[in-house]
Amino acid sequence: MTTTTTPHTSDEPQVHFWAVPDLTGLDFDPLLARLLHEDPVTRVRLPHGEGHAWLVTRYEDVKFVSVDPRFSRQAVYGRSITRLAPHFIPMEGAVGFADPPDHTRMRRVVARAFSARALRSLRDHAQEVMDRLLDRLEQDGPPTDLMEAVNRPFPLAMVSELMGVPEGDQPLMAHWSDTIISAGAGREASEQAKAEMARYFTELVGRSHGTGKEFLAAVLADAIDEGTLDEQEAVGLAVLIQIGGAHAVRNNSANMVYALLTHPEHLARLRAEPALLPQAVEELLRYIPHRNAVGLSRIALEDVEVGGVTIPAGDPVYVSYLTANRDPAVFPEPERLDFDRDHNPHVAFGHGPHYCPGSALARIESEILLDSLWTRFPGLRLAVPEEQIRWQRGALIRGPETLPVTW
Ligand code: FLV
Ligand code: FLV
Repeated sequence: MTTTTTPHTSDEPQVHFWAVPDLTGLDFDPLLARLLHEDPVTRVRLPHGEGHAWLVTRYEDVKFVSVDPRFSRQAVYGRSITRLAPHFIPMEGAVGFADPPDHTRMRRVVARAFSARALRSLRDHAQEVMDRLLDRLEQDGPPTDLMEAVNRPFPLAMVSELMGVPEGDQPLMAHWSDTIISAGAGREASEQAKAEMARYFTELVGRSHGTGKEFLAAVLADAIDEGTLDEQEAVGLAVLIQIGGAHAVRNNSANMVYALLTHPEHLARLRAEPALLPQAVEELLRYIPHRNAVGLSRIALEDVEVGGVTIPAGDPVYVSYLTANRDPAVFPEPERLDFDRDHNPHVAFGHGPHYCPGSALARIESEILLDSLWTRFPGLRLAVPEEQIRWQRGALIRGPETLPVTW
């Protein structure tokens, strides 16, 4: 970690060069921790793109920036803003680059796929998928790589079901998702994966018109027919949901399993008090550093004061949901994994209009995973010393490479 000081005036903080080291386990990025406590509204330069961006780390400031319409996602598109990845994840016209009211129009379509009724049926389906995966695990016997056997296929099957992607196409989805959500695959490979995945969803949505089906590709096709979405918006939505559902949940849920495997008292407590599971999942969501660095910025459309500092019009601004979740003003003893935390307004799924549309499904998947694993395999434990687990390198979303377990 290096910090360069550029000439600055008192109201223009220094620019920290953020090298973004590959971190191990659930270690918290030391620069992020320091900025939260010492320099909460500051400026950073990341490995790709140009110039600097503001970085906001305190809970209240993060919430302020993520809801205030003076910070725009639409204005980000086409600008070479300093960033972690060599490419941008969302496609042109995608919901990630939209502001209200366009953004609201797109999100309303997706909300249909996450209705209470749809979620009840997804919960039943999740338990069936999980039971099948664990049957196979039992047949094959220990030891195994839980990442390959459960954490990868489970969310991939769930989001594919939601989307209407046939089972045979799931490996293709996994490959594209992992290549797109990567800082290390290289710009060309990631852009190619984006284009191929977009072509796939253009075809899938294309043959879902008028089918009357409830899966998301059919809902998107209907929205195009009704004139609510154009094709580019529909495909951009599908790509973001598919990659988030497969990739982000794989890693986050693997980090949850790892956290329990390495916190035996927490695991024992959860097994003794199964009713604690939803609250434990919330605390794991707060505690786990989901990603490296920061994701997608916003642009200040006018001068805006944040935490006593004026962010000038035209400047890009990042928020860190990771530091917000460790802000001692909101979470007493934030470094402690505490399943008794009953006031837990974490922002692990973001905040404001871009709040994760799949949060309910992600929670269902995490609950079913943690409950089913230890119900079926009460002796489940790491098969190697914790220090031998390899962690993904050049990642945007953090997680283990493999999770060797035995029982
Ligand atoms: O969807 C986004 C996202 C998902 C995620 O799992 C982690 C993230 O950091 C992000 C993000 O930064 C922006 C998204 O649109
Ligand atoms: O990790 C990122 C990300 C994840 C995601 O699921 C959707 C996104 O739009 C993003 C993103 O824009 C930047 C990321 O680093």
